Amino acid sequence: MTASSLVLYSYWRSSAAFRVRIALNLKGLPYQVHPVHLISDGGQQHSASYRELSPQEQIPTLVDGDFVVRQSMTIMEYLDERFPETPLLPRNDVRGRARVRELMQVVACDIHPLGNLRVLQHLEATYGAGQEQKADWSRHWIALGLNAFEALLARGDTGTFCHGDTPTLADACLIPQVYNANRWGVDLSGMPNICRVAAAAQALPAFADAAPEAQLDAV
Ligand SMILES: N[C@@H](CCC(=O)N[C@@H](CS)C(=O)NCC(=O)O)C(=O)O
Repeated sequence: MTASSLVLYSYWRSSAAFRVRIALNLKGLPYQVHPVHLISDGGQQHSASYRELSPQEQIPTLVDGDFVVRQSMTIMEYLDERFPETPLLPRNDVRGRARVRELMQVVACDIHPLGNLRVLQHLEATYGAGQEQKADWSRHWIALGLNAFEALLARGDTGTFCHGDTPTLADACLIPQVYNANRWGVDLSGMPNICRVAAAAQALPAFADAAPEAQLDAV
């Protein structure tokens, strides 16, 4: 098996793409980035050519040779199964995997979708929400979700990272959400476990190199 043909359709500030970049880096897999600008040209994710790849018109999409896979959670689990070295889900530990997936889904299913670009655009276009209202909306849902995440980290097998002392896909989901929280000005001071895990993760090149500002398409 070779990773040489991996292509990631990505946008520097997309937190779903950020998750996948972290997973690729943690696994040491080389990949090419194909940038898709979510704002320019009315959103390049809506172009006919990109819609062919991703009928949901969302980032990220991973192309692995002749195989196309969408949805960041699916992409990360696909990579973890296809390239088993450096596992990002606990091996031989069914309860550990359940806990990591639970943490992943708090972010990916319950926090992130509410702050997605198309949701904020709809709030503005349909309900006249202004910048401050959209910011309040985002802060509300991020704070609610991360407070629950913090409570989950306060119990269970939290270590240096969300689960144990090596990074897992839970960290790949958390760190982009922390980036978004900081972007919107969410107060994280009451979330010591999240802050501690985020500091440990951000010190690793796999996370730092995946960060929005480190991307070639960052503006
Ligand atoms: N559930 C999807 C969500 C993907 C998603 O929300 N992508 C955002 C960027 S973070 C996007 O492409 N938004 C484009 C838009 O809203 O028009 C996943 O995990 O991959």
